[in-house]
Amino acid sequence: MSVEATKVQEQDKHSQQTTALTLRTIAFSHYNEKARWGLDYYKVPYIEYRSLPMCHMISMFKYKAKTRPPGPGGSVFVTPHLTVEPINNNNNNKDEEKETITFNDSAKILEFLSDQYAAPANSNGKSSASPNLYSNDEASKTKIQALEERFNTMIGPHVRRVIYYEILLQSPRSVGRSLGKHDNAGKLQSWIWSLFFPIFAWMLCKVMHINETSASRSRDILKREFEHISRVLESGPPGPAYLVGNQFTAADLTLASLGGLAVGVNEKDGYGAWVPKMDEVRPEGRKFMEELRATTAGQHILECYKLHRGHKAPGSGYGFSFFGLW
Ligand SMILES: N[C@@H](CCC(=O)N[C@@H](CS)C(=O)NCC(=O)O)C(=O)O
Repeated sequence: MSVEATKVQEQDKHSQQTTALTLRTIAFSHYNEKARWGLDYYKVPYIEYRSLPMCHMISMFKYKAKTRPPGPGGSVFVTPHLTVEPINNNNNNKDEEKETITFNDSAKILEFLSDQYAAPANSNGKSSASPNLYSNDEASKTKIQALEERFNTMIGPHVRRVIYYEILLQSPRSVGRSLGKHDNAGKLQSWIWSLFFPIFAWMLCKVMHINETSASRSRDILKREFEHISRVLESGPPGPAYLVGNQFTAADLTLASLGGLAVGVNEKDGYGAWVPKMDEVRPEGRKFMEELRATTAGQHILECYKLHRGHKAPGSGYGFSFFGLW
């Protein structure tokens, strides 16, 4: 168990109430979907403050990292960002002053949630909590984390590039502008996104090197990755196919959340923000998504959404700042 998780649990033992969790996101982003899925999987109530790209720099200014996080993509304003704030400790013991802890990486958030909220290792299925997403077995944990790392670097950035290419460059009017609507952020952000959309779309493509050549390369990488994952799933033991062992783990969750947009997953499947439906994408883009969707890996993603995506815990909701407009 991580040091942070131990700290929070110890504080919780002494208080009636537990902790207040706040997730700051770029609503439609798949790395943010990964963190949201973790929270929903463990039925942890949380408040989500949603942003749109570029506007997120204003939202995240107060929460920015000291240095740029390692790994692909991500500036000091990176999302998802989780704040865990212990609340309501009534026992006036100054020695047990509580600390707020923060995470600004989806893998760290998932590991923290699993440490903190999973059913205990010895519960033998008697606990109502969801199981440990990293397994209680060290060898399996290593495999899960290796796959998670691979998907974070080989699926996440390439799905982002291919999807942004489709919506910002190929269907900017019909889809790109819509990303700011459908409750993906507060009214003021929505208005700014719509007004400055051509400039924002140009800047995003520039910063993330999104163009025909890079999108085509990302499509090839995704095809290869999906073929590889399909082989892993097909070669597993009989029974329900999961990536490690015979249960849903952080490896499946990471693949499904980061790969979901590439196979046309949307809000109806449980995605936690508005994203365009597959039939809103131009025919060439849709054909690629359908190809991935038809693979064993693509079908596994849909199955994970169906069986494990879960809903927000009661007490969850959305937060807005600046008079409810941001
Ligand atoms: N490795 C990070 C990557 C997160 C990431 O790339 N976040 C993007 C959204 S898809 C973001 O917030 N970009 C805006 C920025 O970094 O300023 C994670 O797993 O959390």
